[in-house]
Amino acid sequence: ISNKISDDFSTYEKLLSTQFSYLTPENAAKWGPVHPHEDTWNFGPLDKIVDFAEQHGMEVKGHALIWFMQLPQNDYLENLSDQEFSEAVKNHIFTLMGRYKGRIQAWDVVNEAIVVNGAHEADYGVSLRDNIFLQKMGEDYIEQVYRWAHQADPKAKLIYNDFGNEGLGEKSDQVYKLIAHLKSRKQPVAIHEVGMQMHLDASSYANPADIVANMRRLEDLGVTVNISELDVQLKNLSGSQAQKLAKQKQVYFDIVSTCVHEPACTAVTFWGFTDRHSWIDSWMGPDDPLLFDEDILPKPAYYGVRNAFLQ
Ligand code: 9MR
Repeated sequence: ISNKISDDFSTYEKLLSTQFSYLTPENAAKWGPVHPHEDTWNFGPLDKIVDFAEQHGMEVKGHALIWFMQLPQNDYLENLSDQEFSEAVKNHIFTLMGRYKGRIQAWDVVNEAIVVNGAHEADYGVSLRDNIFLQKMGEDYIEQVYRWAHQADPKAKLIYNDFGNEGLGEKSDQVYKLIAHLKSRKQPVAIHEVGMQMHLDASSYANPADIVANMRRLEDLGVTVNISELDVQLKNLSGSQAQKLAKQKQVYFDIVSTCVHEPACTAVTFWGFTDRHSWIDSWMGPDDPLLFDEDILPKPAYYGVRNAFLQ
C-alpha cells in the first residue's frame, strides 16, 4: 500500500481481503434491495459479497433484517393485513437467513427500533420508534422477530444494532432496558450482541470511559457488544487539514482501543474503508471519514486503528 494506486477494483478487493476479516454488506441485504416484492428476490449482489468473503476466509455479518428504512418502494407491505404482514416478515427472515445458513455467521436482526421520547412507550418501558412493524405487529414485534431468526438459523449470532447508544445516556439506557426485557422473558429470547454504530464527529463524541462502562453493563446482562459502523467526520474541526487528520487518528485510536481492551467487545466494523466511497459525502456533505484516502492510500486514521490493535 505504499504506491499511489488507481481506482481499480482489484486494488479495492486486495485491501478489503488483506486488511479486514469480517465483511458486512452496506445495502445488499436490506429488505428493499434484496426482496423488492413479495415473490421477487435479488440475491445476486449479496451472493457476490458472501462468495468474496468465503474466498478470502472472512466472516460475514448480515445487515439488516428488520429496519424501518430501505423497505420496498411499492406498497406491497403496507397493503397487507396485520396477519399477512406477520407472515411476510416471518417468510422474509426464514428465506434470507435460510439461504445463507452457515455462511453468514451473524445478523443485525433489528436495527434502530428505539427513539428517545419515542412515539410509542411500550408496556415494558422502552420507547419504540413508530414504524410499520410496530403498527402491524404490535409492541412485541421485536421479541417475535428474534424468535423467528433463532429458528431460521439456530447457530447465527443475533444482534440488536442502533446509533447514539455507545456512551451513557437516555438512548443507551433504553437499549439496556430492551435487552433486559428480552432476557427476562419466561422463555428467554435468543439475543446475543448489541451493535453500536458510532458514526462519529471528531469534534464531539462519547467519552471512551462511558463507552466502556456501557459495554460492561451490557456484558452483565449476558450479551457481547460490537462497534458496527464506525466512521469519523472531521469537517467540523478547526485547524489545518493535517491537524484534523491527526485528531481523527486520535479518535480512531481511542474508540478502537475501547473494543480491544473490553473482553465483551467482539468486533469493529467500519462503514466503508476509503474516502472515495462513503455514505457521509452524500448524506452529510463532503468529508474524509475513513481509514484510506481517495487514492486508497492509508491515512493517519489507519495507523490509529493499527496502533490500537497492536497494543
Ligand atoms: O450507508 C448506507 C447508505 O448507502 C444508504 O443510502 C443509507 C440509507 O438509509 O443507509 C446507509 O447505511 C445506514 C445503515 O444501514 C444503518 N445505520 C446508518 C447507516 C448510515 O445512514
